Amino acid sequence: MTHIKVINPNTARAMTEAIGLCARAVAAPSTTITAVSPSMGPASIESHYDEALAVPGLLAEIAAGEHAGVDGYVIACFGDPGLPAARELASGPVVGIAEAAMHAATLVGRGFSVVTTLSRTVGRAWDLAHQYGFANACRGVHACDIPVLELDDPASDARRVVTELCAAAAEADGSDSIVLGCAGMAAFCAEVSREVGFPVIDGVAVATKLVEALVSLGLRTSTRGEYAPPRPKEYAGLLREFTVE
Ligand code: 2AL
Repeated sequence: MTHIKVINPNTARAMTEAIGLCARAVAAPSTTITAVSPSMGPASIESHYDEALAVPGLLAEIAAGEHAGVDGYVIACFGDPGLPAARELASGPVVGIAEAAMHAATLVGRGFSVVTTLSRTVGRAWDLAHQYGFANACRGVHACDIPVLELDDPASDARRVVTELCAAAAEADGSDSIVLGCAGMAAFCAEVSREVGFPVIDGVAVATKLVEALVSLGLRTSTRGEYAPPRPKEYAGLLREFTVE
């Protein structure tokens, strides 16, 4: 029995429910998925400010997961907020949905494009492609200009807009696949992929399967260097509860 905690680092409960369904749809029958959002943090993550302030709540969820004996974690936001810090706290593997999706894209084709939410998130997606070593494979990042919390609003027509943008981005960039740049798009990944007729990759599904695979292989984050547990240290003020004993 493997227990994977899928953390949506924003506090939008409906989105967390949808993310949990997507993770459960791909998980093995012997895997338990717990999908959570932190008790503190932004309602959605679409700026550097949002991302920075999502991290304490996310780390509190990792700490709680460690007490509960969780085997591995998915960070279900495309900026992969707090990923290295989460690796320092968790005894099992931690995988972010952007790194998972970009890895998968390079396994099913040579070049991929990212379809993200607001245009202000385009730079962050490029930063991650560079950071993960996929800048050559990433051929373009395109914004649909729909805010995260409007993706599941029928009035936004998000499915159609995202589908059309996936087709146009692949055509413009000469890409083999599309990486969806938001966990809020996970629910319509299969439908979009069917419509465009080439791989459209949802990082929630891929990260869930990667964590499952790493756990079953007995592979966990190495603690021999950079990802060793943080050193004992006092944290002051609002962050006092994050003091490392
Ligand atoms: C995201 C995401 O995956 N979750 C969230 O709140 N914001 N990504 C994005 N590009 O806006």
